Amino acid sequence: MSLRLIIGNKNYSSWSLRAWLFLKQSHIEFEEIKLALFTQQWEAEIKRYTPAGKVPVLLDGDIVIWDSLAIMEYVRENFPDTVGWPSDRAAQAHARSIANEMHSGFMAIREELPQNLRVCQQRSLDDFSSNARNEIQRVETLWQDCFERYGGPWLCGDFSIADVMYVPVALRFVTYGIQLKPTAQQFVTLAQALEPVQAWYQDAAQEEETLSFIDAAAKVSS
Ligand SMILES: N[C@@H](CCC(=O)N[C@@H](CS)C(=O)NCC(=O)O)C(=O)O
Repeated sequence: MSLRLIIGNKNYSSWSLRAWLFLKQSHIEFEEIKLALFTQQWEAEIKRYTPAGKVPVLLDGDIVIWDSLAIMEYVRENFPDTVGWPSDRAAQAHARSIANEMHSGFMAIREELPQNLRVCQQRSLDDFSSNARNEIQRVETLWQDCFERYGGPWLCGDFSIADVMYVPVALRFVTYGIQLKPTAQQFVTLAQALEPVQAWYQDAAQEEETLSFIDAAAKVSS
């Protein structure tokens, strides 16, 4: 076993969190290599690992896998008993759809509510654009619908790749104090309580690098 996962700052990098959480929840050992985003070290080193120039990147010996979803699919197909998809065909179709909806969408949430785990505010929905408000409402409805259909404990029953995709969204809602209906809030509570998420938060709190363009979204001066 020689898996190495290249990640960005724990405070800011939600895609890194997804790949890392997936490996932790799958009980797979790996070496973690952190490159602080947009620093000199980043500029010097990221292209050594991936032509795409983004994290996360998984190195399995000399095999390079980049993009969070590709990493999860690769690991799922090559290692036993990892986090995966629900076995029921309809639930699996649903889980894949919502996971990919996150992976390819929610651009306004990404732009206006960037991951910033060291921050915890109470913001009004009026602070955000109508696109972001619509996307927040879509996530809320999506989570509620999942809990009503599958009855929990996670979105599509057991913890799956769909949950991995939405955990960082839940943490963004905590950062910006987004109030959700109780059924949807249930997902935020579950996400925050995950042991690896707690560990990730602790590491993020210790980081010293700041990214002013992300802190600006939370009106934090760095
Ligand atoms: N679709 C990619 C997104 C990866 C991504 O955007 N990563 C960010 C950090 S969270 C990054 O590396 N940004 C650096 C850059 O854009 O130059 C995935 O799922 O892994």
